[in-house]
Amino acid sequence: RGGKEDSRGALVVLEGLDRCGKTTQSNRLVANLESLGHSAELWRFPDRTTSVGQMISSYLSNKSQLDDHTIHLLFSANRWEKRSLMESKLKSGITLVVDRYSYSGVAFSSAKGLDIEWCKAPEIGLLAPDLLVYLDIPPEKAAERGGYGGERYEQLEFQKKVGQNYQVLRGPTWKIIDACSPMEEIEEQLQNMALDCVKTCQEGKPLSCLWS
Ligand code: FDM
Repeated sequence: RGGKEDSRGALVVLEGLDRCGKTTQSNRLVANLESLGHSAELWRFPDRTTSVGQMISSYLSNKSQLDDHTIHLLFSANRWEKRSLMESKLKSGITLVVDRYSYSGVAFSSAKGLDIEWCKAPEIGLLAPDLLVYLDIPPEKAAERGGYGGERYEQLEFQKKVGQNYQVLRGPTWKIIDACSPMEEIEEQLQNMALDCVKTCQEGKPLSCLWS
């Protein structure tokens, strides 16, 4: 192991509450990795471009109503429809920086009262991140940042529950960054974590699946 044939890109996932800065930081990370000569792509879930993604988008903007279980499974299906592309990109050496993943799926749906194990089940077998970074922000601070755009989940009380569920999910491999730090500091911490991870994946760390 560790030969050139095992070299691959890294799966880097950013998670956190709405307004924690995930999107800004994912963009910067991709730009920074590319400027250091790594090939990297920015992905996000939900991926609103697919037909499943359009159903999700319409639900999030309150243009349609769906049963809580149904929308949960659609979010999961939206990841499953991208799984094989994700795997082939990683194997071709591209690092994927993903803005939200299965952890959002579980934390948000279980905030509505769905059983957490039930929520985790459809995610089994999706690719596990090589690096999972949680941008930690108190829900009150996130709400102060303003710009809750009025989508379905963008309310303080709901975000508090989501935050508690992220805590339940949090495992020893999670990397936590204080999302209240200056943007440049967050950017640098994230870049250092990602570079370490890219290196171990280049050296042939095998891909693994959720929930590991
Ligand atoms: N969300 C996101 C879920 O409820 N489940 C999921 O599986 C994912 C990926 O969708 F409120 C929620 C989280 C957020 C909303 O996300 C849309 P973006 O990052 O604002 O597009």
